[in-house]
Amino acid sequence: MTMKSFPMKKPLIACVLAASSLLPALAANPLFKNRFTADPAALVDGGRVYLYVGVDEAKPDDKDYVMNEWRVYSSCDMQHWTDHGAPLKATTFPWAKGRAWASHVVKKGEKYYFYSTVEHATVPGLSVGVAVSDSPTGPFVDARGSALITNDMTKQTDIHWDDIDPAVFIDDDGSAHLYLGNTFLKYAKLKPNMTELIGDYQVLPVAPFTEAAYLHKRAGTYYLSYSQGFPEETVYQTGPSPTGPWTKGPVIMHMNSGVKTIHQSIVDFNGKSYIFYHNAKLPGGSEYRRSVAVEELYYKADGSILPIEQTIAGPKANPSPGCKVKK
Ligand code: FUB
Repeated sequence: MTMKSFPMKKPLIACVLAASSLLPALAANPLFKNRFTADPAALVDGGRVYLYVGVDEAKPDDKDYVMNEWRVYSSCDMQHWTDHGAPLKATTFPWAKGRAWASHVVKKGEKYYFYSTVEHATVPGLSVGVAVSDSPTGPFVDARGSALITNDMTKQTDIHWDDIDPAVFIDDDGSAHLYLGNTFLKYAKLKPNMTELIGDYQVLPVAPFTEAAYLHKRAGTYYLSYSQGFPEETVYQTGPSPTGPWTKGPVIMHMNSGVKTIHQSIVDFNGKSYIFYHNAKLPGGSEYRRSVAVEELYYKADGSILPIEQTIAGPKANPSPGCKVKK
C-alpha cells in the first residue's frame, strides 16, 4: 500500500482569514464594526437593500457630532453587507459648510434622490439639500444648486436645527411627500421633478415630537414613525392619508443607553419587514459615536406594530432570489 503525498497545507486559520477578507462583512448587530455609523435610511431596489448612513467621526472626548459624509452599504440577505463607499459628502453641496446629518434616499423613475441635512454656509442653521444620481451607490450631485429648505423659511422655533431629518415617501399614485423637522413636524409635497416644493410646507399636528419622521405604507394604511422625548424612543401613528388624521400607536423601541438618539427607518425586503436604528453598542460608542443595527419587525393581524427588542444577533438570513447590484 502506498501513501499519497499532499502538498504542505497553510494553517487552517490563515485560510479562513484570507477567505473572509474577500467576503462582504457578515453582520450581527451593530452592522458595521470598523466605523461609527448613525441615522440609517434604507431603500429596497432590484431585490437588494441599500442602507445609507451618516459617519460619526467624533473622538471619544468630543462634545458634538463630527459628520462629514454619508456611506452606502447593500445586502441581498440582511446578513452580508457590501461597503460601496461614500457616494457624497457635505461638500457635494457647494452652498453648505458641513454637518452631514440624517439623510433619506428614494427612487423616482430611473433616478435616485438623496435628501439630506447639512449646515448652510450663509443662512444660519441647518438646511435640507437634495442630490441626484443614476445609481443607488452614487456618485450623487447637487440637484438644485441651492438648499431645498433653509432655517429662515420655518418660524416655529428659534432652534437652529429644527429643519433636519428629511424623509420622502412616494405614494402609489406617484405623488411625493416630504417630512422633516425637530420639535415641529413639517410637511410639504414635492413637484414631480423631486427638487421643488409644491406651495408652502405645513406643520402637522403631532406632539410630542422630537425628530426622525419617516413614512411608510402597508395595506392601505400610512404609518408615521418618529422619535419622541429625549432620550428618544421610537413611536408611530397611523392614518388614512399621508397627512393623517393620525391615531397614536404604542412605543415600539425603547430608549438607548449611552446615546439619546435612536433614528429609525422601516422597510419591507423579500417578504419580511425590518427596522434599522442606531445605538451606542459598538465598543467605544457614545452620544457622538453611534452604531447602526437592524431587527425584524412584526405586525399584528390588526396592523399594529409589535414592540421591537434590540438584539445582538439581528435578523435571520433572508436571501433575496432576484438580488442585483445596480452599478
Ligand atoms: O446625526 C445627527 C442627528 O442626530 C440626526 O439628524 C438626528 O436624527 C439624530 O440622530
